[in-house]
Amino acid sequence: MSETTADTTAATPDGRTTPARRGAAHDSAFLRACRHEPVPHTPVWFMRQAGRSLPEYLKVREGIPMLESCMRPELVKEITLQPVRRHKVDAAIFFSDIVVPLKAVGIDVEIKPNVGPVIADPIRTFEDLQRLRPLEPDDVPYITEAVGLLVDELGGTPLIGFAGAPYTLASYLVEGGPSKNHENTKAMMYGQPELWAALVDRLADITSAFLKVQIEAGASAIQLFDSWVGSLAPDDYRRSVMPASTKVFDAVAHYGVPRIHFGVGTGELLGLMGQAGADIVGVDWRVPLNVAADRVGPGKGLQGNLDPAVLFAPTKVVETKAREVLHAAQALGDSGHIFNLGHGVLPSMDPDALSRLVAFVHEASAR
Ligand code: 1CP
Repeated sequence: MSETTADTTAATPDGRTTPARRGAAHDSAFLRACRHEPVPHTPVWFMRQAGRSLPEYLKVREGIPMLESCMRPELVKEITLQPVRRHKVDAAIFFSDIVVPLKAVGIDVEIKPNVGPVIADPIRTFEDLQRLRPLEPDDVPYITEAVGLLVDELGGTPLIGFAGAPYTLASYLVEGGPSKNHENTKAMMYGQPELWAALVDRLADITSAFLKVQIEAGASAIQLFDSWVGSLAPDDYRRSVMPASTKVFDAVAHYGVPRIHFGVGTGELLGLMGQAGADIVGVDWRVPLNVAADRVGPGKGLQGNLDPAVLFAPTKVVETKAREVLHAAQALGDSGHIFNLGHGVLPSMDPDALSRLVAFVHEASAR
């Protein structure tokens, strides 16, 4: 990463102003770790920390459809803050969903309870692609407003903005919903390479625009979720997906905010994901962090990687496994590790087990 302090200055190339208030989080353990600077303890946050594992979340979401809740700034603020208050995590993740920007450009998408995103008319032809227009900041005023409210409230705790990566978004758009095998997506990728390239390129632009809105409103870091990219072989990733992901990282590079790149089942892709352009690579639980450090290459931070299922074991076991993660991360040196789970918090997880884990990581890693 170039100059993270640059984020406190005024104007961006397109003339918008970047809020100086982001500077309040500048010395947080999370941002220091992102910059490989000395940290008081290893910072920790959890993917999907806001959501169904928390009774207070279920309460405020009652009767409000998922995507509608993402468009209500006061509600987004409350849901984003809930895990910060409860668990004392080192960063907040903005409450939204990877399909929000698709909805904002007019795609008919709904998040069905216990299913996930469902697209009414999947994108399968060049003609369908015309429905995927560019995203303008004016399409998502509720995002700008919610990020602003949060940054004011969070003070020294950094806010992580996020978006879905082109491959993972393409999978939902082409399949029409959650998919195990991504067969229609891969059929397009292998069989209609020009259509595929045009699709992921449009998605890269939408994702870049969505991330820029969050950064310009004050987000301190961003994470690109490529949850399903582990379904690809390295050559196919390099040829058909990496250019679009790199386009996203390049589009936000000038802001100087740390960029995290995460996927599941990416053991064979970690080297390429490191080259795609992020400052920090998220690792699932299948690859120990010392091995991941070799694969990702020098100069990159790592995020991860406790198996989420470990949280269902007794506290002593959770602590032993968490200590193993911290130990493996020593391959990075004194800084550059952000503790997380290898994937998201599960809805049935005991929130108290997560709070205990945060306290344990802070204590066990205190410098
Ligand atoms: O009603 C509900 O509560 C629905 C559950 C839910 C929630 C809480 C969905 C539906 N999305 C979200 C919020 C969400 N989604 C966040 C919030 C912030 C946080 O992490 O605390 C984030 C970061 C996401 C990102 C997201 N959405 C990803 C990438 C992360 C991952 O888990 O891999 C993906 C793949 C989605 C799609 C999605 N949205 C919702 C579900 C259940 C799914 C996955 C469906 C599938 O299996 O394909």
